[in-house]
Amino acid sequence: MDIHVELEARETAWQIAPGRKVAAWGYQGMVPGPTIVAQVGDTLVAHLVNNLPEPTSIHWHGLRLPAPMDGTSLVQRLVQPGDSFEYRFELPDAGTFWYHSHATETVQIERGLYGALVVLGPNEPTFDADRLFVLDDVKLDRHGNIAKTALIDRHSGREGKVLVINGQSEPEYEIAAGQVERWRIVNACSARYVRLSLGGRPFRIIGGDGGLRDQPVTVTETLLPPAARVELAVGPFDDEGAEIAIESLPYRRTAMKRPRRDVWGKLRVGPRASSVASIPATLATIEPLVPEGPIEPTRTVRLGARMTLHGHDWLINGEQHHHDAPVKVGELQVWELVNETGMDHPFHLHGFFFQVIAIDGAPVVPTSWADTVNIAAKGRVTIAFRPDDRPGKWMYHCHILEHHAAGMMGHFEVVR
Ligand SMILES: [Cu+2]
Repeated sequence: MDIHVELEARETAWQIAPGRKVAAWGYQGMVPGPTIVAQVGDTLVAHLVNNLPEPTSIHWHGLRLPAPMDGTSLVQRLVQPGDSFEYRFELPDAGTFWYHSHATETVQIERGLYGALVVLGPNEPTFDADRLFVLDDVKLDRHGNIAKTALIDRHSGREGKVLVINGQSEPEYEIAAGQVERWRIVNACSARYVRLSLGGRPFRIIGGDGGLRDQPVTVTETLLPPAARVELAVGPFDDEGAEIAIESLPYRRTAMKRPRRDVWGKLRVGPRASSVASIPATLATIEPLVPEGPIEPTRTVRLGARMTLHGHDWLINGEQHHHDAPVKVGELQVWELVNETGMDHPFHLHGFFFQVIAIDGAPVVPTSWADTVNIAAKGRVTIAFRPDDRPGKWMYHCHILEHHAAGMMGHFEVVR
């Protein structure tokens, strides 16, 4: 089935709280843009109309689509003001994805040009309710307008003090006692890491960037770096009337910022209701790409920095906007991602899911597919992927938007 979506990028008044409007940019006048829901195998036909004062494009984050549909300036001419472009591609995988501008991202995503895309598979677990939360932080100036990019942002990445879920600050939700909900969460922040907690209560992680994980795992917190997604089973709770904070715990991603706890919203436990939720013990089969044993990287990607007169440049293998070697369709890729800086970086690979197979050289068993992974300060993460037959130009980059803009990205070709 074809899913048709109109995405007009234009100026809009973003109501972030009752009586509080911010001049923003959104798709269809909304922040986030419309949530797109489709089934595996559907074809998405998205018609982007640019009514912004500057060029734009859309990147479909996490989707295994043909290279010409990826929305980067490597594969398409940016859509000029007054022009339009039709994205058309099949949706091969179930999961929680998002779409966002891939032009002047430090401005365009910050102003609101992002939205979520949910692709449903044939055998989804049963829940009492489904929710989608897109997290963002907004940096306002003293007049209440979205602040201009500051020099310090180029170094540490931009964080805003106004925390919003689905475009609203301090939202409140209710979950019936006894019920279990599926929460899909997208971190759309420019640079903020979200160490998510629900008032310390246990919840189950059921999926990541690329759909369901192998088995549910019970935790009391989970770290979402910028651009990452997670799927949770929340509940059941027994204490009717309780109020649970949807919060982020202190996380030190850089020595330059003081970690703190923040409250994003509130979850109230409502009157008891019966439950039909059923979560199987095995959710998906994740075949390891790399057999157990010594791991030989096929490529090393070094994330670095250099001081310049105008602040920091952010580098891959010693250069800004690194031109990396091609990879061949079908050939196993084992990339060691080495963070030489004193700050965490969320690494995002376009177009292909990977498995995390080692952290700091210690092998880990892959439990899910990812397109974004945090590389801790001075840390190393080894990933594996096998490029399927979608030749063309692709990129990888730090998803702290200011770091990407300041050079921490690489581009490479997938060749037959
Ligand atoms: Cu970075």
